[in-house]
Amino acid sequence: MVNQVITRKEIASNLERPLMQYTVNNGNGYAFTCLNYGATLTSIMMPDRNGIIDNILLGFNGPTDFLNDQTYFFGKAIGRVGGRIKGGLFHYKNQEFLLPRNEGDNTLHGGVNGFHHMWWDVSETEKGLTFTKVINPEMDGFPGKLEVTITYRWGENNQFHVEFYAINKSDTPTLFNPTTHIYFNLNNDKLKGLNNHKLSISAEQLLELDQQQIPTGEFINVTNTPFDFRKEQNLSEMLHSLKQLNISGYDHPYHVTGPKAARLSNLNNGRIVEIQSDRNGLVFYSLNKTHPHIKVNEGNHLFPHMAVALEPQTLPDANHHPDFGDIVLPANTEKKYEITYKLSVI
Ligand code: FUC
Repeated sequence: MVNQVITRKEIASNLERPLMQYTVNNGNGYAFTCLNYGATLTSIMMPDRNGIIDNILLGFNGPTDFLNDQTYFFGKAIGRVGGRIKGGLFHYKNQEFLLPRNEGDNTLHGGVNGFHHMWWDVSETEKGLTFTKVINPEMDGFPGKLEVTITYRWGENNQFHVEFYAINKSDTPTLFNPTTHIYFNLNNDKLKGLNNHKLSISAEQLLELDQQQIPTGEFINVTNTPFDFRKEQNLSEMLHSLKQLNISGYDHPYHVTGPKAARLSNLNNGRIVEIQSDRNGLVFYSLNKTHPHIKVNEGNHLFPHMAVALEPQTLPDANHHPDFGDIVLPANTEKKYEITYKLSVI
């Protein structure tokens, strides 16, 4: 059994709701911290090979900086739909629904009022923390009344579980393809960026994207490209070979096969994160563009490739490509997804 200890504190009281911070320690040197705003994961603490316990996530310097971010989505829960939806449109049978457009004509990460921008009700359970919200179309611009539950909890052997559940409590269809937008940097010194990191992704293909980063419907084979992570690769070297092709970094949806989506490890300190999910996609984003003066973690300045986001999800824009998977939640139906992060040290 996991001997978890939950602590809570109020971070700010002058907002629409008290900003609460919860820490769930599994009694084994591992702990996650999150906020009731955006169901944001602000840290995951774990030991390294030398017993040094540190945060493996990158995020804003202060908890209140997480409010109102629409650019980096550090640690945020993303929904109703992660990634981009072409033209901000959803067609179902003979109906057309206009979704919230927040990147040109397209919808990104659930629109400006997505999960990342919502206040959630939090309950502490024997298992961990549960975030709940009843979302009406007026709140986020998506059709259908959606009741959502997100659970963050520790399992056996330092496995961190993220569970998404939603039920469409209306007569209107909606879409549901949530994910988490945590960024990993397994170094104790975050200024080392992605140095010392190795990554593997269980994917033979990735999606071809157009100029607006919308999938064209074509799949690209990774063989003989700098997108091949079937065997684990040194991340700094791979980023370097990508730059030779004038590509600034990774921001690509991989088509994953099998439950083990990816594995990130640190050569220096032995930390390993293995990501398992029940979805067929993983967006690999290497934090390519950053604004100056953003302060992260212990006050360091943010710089490009300081961390990686590995976002398990059904392949983006699935509602326009039947072979990408089914993210439609018809009237009065429910759906459940799970992501597991297996944390270990060698
Ligand atoms: C990823 C990317 C986007 C965006 C966001 C912060 O999901 O696909 O380009 O920048 O993260």
